[in-house]
Amino acid sequence: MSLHSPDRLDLSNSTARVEGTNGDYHLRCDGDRTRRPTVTVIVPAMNEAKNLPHVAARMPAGIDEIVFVDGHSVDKTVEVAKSLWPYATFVTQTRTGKGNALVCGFSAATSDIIVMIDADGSTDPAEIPLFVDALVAGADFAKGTRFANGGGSSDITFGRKLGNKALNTLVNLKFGSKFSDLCYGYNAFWRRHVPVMSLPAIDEPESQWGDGFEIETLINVRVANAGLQIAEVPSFEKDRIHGESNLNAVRDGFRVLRTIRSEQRVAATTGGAITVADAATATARQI
Ligand SMILES: Nc1nc2c(ncn2[C@@H]2O[C@H](COP(=O)(O)OP(=O)(O)OP(=O)(O)O)[C@@H](O)[C@H]2O)c(=O)[nH]1
Ligand SMILES: [Mg+2]
Repeated sequence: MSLHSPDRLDLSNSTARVEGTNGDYHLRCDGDRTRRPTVTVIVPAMNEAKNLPHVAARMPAGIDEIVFVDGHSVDKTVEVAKSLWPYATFVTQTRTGKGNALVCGFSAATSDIIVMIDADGSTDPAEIPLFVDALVAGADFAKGTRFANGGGSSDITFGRKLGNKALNTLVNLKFGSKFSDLCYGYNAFWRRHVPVMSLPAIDEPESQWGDGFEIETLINVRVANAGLQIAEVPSFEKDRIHGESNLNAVRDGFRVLRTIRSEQRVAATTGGAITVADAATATARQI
């Protein structure tokens, strides 16, 4: 079953082929085309009805599952999404915020690989095969970056670029990571790594730390601390097509900063590596 228009880059033409053994994937060099990892794309959306047709038009063929996570939209987001992707899995998030939406999406996903994209037209779904290829080539986590050769942005402002750079430098210094674009939400990873992220529970009625835009930093830092192999994938961010951003650079920048400090405190008390339990404690302590 193909969920999307077939005129895009086709995942089934992706060069890498893999063989599955109990959740582990190994490259096959014999040209066997029968087994490739399955791919779920998570689409968090809040009032993005006008943007969704543009996102759908760029979706590559060969995606196995779309999990569409609605943020209690008050426009026709869900109706439009259902008409574009009738076979998608539709989820209404349990609380508010992009972080909670993503975690709800991860828990509904069933494929080997999870790809996180935005629904505002800024992240290009046609780049998904590049992320998948990075994972199939051996990475655990494929991190989109606007600041590597081949990447870029027509959307980022000077102030945000500066803030991102500062947060990025801080994380790399404190955690020994090599991120070039900490605050970019276009990423992909093997679903089996979700437990090391120790994400906030989705069934709690009260808001949790990680429910907001700080989710991306939480994930990045925890993945790096777990020693997973991170590959950066150049990506071009376009302008949001319609509507207003939900991100407040100052408020959300401080949430990112607070996340970094909290993860750092836990790392200091545990001697470096943060376990899943430590991460969960750090998340709970922020509230
Ligand atoms: N379900 C859900 N989706 C959200 C929520 N907040 C943001 N999103 C979606 O997450 C994606 C990114 O949100 P944006 O508001 O564009 O924020 P951003 O891309 O980080 O910031 P800009 O660069 O200013 O656009 C979009 O698809 C939004 O619709 C939310 O609370 N719930
Ligand atoms: Mg956006």
